[in-house]
Amino acid sequence: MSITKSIPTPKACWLDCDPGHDDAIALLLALYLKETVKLIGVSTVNGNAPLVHTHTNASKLLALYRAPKSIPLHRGFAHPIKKADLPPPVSIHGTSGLDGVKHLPSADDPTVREWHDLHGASGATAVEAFKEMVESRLNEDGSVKEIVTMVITGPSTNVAAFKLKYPELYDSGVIDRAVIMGGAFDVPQWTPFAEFNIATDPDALAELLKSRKVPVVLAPLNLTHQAIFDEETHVQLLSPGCTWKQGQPLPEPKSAFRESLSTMMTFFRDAYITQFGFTMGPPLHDALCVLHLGEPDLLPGRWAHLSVDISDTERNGETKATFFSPEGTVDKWEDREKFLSTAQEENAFPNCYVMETLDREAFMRVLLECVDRAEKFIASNPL
Ligand SMILES: [Ca+2]
Repeated sequence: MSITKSIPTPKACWLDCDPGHDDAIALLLALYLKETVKLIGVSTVNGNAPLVHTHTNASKLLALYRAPKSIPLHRGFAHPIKKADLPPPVSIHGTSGLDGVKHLPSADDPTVREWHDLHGASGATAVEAFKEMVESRLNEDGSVKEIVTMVITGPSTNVAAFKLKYPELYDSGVIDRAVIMGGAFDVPQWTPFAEFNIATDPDALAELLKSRKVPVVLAPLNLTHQAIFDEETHVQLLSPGCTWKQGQPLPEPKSAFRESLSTMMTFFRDAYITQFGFTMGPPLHDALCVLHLGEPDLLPGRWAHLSVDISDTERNGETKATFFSPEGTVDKWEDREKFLSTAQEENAFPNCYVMETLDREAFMRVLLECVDRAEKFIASNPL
């Protein structure tokens, strides 16, 4: 008699991002959590830096990680949905949006150029790409061939623009959730009231929260500040298995790829120290959105009705959650139906699963496993 082990089907996801040092780690996970996550597309948006930079950064990262050429890269919006004025530059990521990363392929590298210009050297193609992606997963009778999760690690502009232009496709059943890094509850934020991704385009989040078919899964600052990349993890990133004591210098990197990621983390760590006095290590905010897909049990949370302030006041971008279960309890992602039946009003339906706590050590193990896999693949696939 043979024993067959059930193999989970990897969950298809599209990463909409604004790289960004922590977006870079989200992309690494999306590419190398292969047993549980299948990356089907990437799009870029204005956010951590202007679009011209975030799109180039995404191209460089796809080349650095040796992403399969079958994954399309599309350019999205250069400005928020309703605000013509761009947000101030975010120096936490440097002027390029991805400063300080050694061995990152240059913008002139042929592979980087190929990604960059895959769908034209300029012009937004993301919304039409989402349309094609959804249509290709619908049967003629409207049934769904494949479910896709939208992972949004910058302002939600691109996906909201898609929902506004093609509302039936957004709610067709193909997209099962929009996992968003953003928002904060009673912790220091970008403005006195709002977290950066939401403050940049609150109208976009407000649009997504209207959907009764596609709930949001939120990774707010309260969660992501638990995702600290500490020195012990940094040691293992540089030199797996190395024994090290606090106060000793960091070991030499075992490969150029590890050095690349190490410099990425060092720049981000230093920016957090100089700009926020945040000394524990950089929080890997965006990566948690991908972790939710691959390892949901590592980030338990609760169902809520989420609202976002879109008034023309200083509270613009503020997020507020009304939870269905008491604090300290855990709802499953699958529990939504339970709350749907009891709260159908416009301002009360369960439109958001808020992730609240993180198993940090398990997350760091998952991250280091992805680094191992990527390092091996890159070693045998030079640019
Ligand atoms: Ca980001």
